[in-house]
Amino acid sequence: MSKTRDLCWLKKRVHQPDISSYYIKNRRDSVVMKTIERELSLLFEDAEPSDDAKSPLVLSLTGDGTGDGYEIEKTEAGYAVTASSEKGLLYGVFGLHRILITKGRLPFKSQPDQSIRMINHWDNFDGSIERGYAGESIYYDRNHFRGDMEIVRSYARLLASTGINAVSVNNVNVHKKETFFIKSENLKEIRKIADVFSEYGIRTYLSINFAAPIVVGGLDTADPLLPEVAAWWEQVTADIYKEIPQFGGFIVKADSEGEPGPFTYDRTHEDGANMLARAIKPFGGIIIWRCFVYNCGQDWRDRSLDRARAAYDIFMAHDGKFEGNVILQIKNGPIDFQIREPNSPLFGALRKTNQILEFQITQEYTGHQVDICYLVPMWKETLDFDTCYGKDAFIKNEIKKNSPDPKRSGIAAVGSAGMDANWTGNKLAQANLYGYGRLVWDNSLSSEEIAREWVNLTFELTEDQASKIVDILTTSRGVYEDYTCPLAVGFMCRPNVHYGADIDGYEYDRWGTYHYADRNGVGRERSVARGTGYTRQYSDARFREYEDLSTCPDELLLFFHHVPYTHVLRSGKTVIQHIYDTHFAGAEKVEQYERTWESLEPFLDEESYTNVRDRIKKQKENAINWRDQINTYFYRKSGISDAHGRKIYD
Ligand code: GCV
Repeated sequence: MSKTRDLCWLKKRVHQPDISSYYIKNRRDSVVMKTIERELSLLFEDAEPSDDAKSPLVLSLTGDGTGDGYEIEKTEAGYAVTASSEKGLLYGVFGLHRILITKGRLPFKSQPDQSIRMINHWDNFDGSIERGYAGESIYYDRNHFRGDMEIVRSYARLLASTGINAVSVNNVNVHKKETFFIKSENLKEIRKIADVFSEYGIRTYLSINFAAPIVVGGLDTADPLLPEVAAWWEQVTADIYKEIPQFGGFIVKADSEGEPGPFTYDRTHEDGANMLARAIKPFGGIIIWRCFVYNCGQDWRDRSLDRARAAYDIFMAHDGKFEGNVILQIKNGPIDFQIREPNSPLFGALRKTNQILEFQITQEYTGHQVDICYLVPMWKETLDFDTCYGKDAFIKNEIKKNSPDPKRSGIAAVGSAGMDANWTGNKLAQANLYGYGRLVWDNSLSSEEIAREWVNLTFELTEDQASKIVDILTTSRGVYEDYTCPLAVGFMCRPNVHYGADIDGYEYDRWGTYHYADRNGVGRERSVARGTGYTRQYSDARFREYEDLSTCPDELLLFFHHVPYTHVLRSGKTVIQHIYDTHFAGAEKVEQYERTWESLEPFLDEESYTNVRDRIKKQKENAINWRDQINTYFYRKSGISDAHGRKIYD
């Protein structure tokens, strides 16, 4: 039996006596149509189906059945929702619910900005979730399929209501047990999940293990250029599509962090991806191939190696050579989902390859859904980043423009949901799940608009009270950055856990994530003139900006350069003073969050209030600990005191 689960941003029903009935024009029988009718009864109190074309709510299916966009108008009798496909109409129903609850403007017309709007789950068959902070997997439990389709359905509706249209349901690190998912005996279980997602217009994908022909296929090789390997994959895909005709395709993490890949056979990623693409092509499937490929066995003594360079160095040479149903999936930054990184230089550089931008909703490096960290501002910065500086080559457009088939481009993110009754652990982390879907659908929404929508859909507050939560959310990314990541020095966190401070935790290890702090200065030198030459992977304009100390943005300075503690930033502060100031400010701001949240107690339901209050208390301890460790560490290294004489432990 499932626990009562939070209905999140769909919890409020529209009480509008004038929407007493609805009529569907050009109704067709389909799974999604049934969902539309179900949603109308769930979201709109009193709305009954009717045969009267003059009903207060008229939903019209026009056109050819393709396209996800919709239009909503106020009519004399009530409201009209129009779309060319059932999926569009479903999005329109959710849109009308949102607009009526949040008192948004009408008429309203919307087309998604990105074609693929995906969530990747890192769920394991044993029920654990790699980097999950909200309980166990909703799909699996102790090496069984959990089989609770009501939970999957509740989740599917949350996702569809924000515009998500694709999910992959198992970890990209595919262990032996999940490698078996593609075998016939498991396909019925995968099909049940896929069928529920289909009700909400969402396609299901599986992560696969590149060595599956060996692990589950009885072959002694997975060499992508051998005909028997290709034939094995052809059979596997044929079996999958026989059972699950609406299957989306495979996602592949290869030659990365211990996962097998084509390098084992001296083959390229082009060889590997194209072999799989040819196998799945007859069924209309796609291969999403991740660019998160790097050497995780580096020698910290060797300063010539630079993990940031890896994706570009490996994939640029293959631009234009992938099959039409291959999509490269590229993390937003060149390293790994830090709170501050530059954007990957592959955006804008890859010009002839389908591409998906990858974000992370689960808060691996950004507070584990204990610390509040609303990530939409960070995602927006990436989408709005101009890869050529001043040439309108924004990442949000480049990913479509540079994909030979723009329908095979889009955005994916690592999911954050688990069995916790509120889905995300910290109630405020729901705003990231909601915000991700909304932003990926409409890239022009502001972080604040999205936060306000979420707050208004979720709580019953006055505008002033709501603004206090919106303010916490919209400032929280900057605050988390302030106490954990000065000037883009990432990875000063506890190894593997990725929560809490451990400044040298990764410094003498194999992962290629070093801050190089010494008695004189700090930062990684990645310039062409003095360092690893990573800066040259960007367009000329961005290269010049990052290469030159005087133009490199402050917030990225230590990612690109090693500078003395006394180096004066463009802000006018020295690096060491910036470190002290931001760490004191970050911890103070969390104390303010606590006071603000406590002031809202009378206006919030007890569960939400306590859930967030308990987490803010932990966040405060965390922030104070980060502040003291970082300040002490850099004080001991530099010997330079805080200009304001604040307490720094020595
Ligand atoms: C699923 C980081 C995480 C890993 C994750 C990996 C990836 O390294 O720490 O847990 O593996 O990214 O994106 O594949």
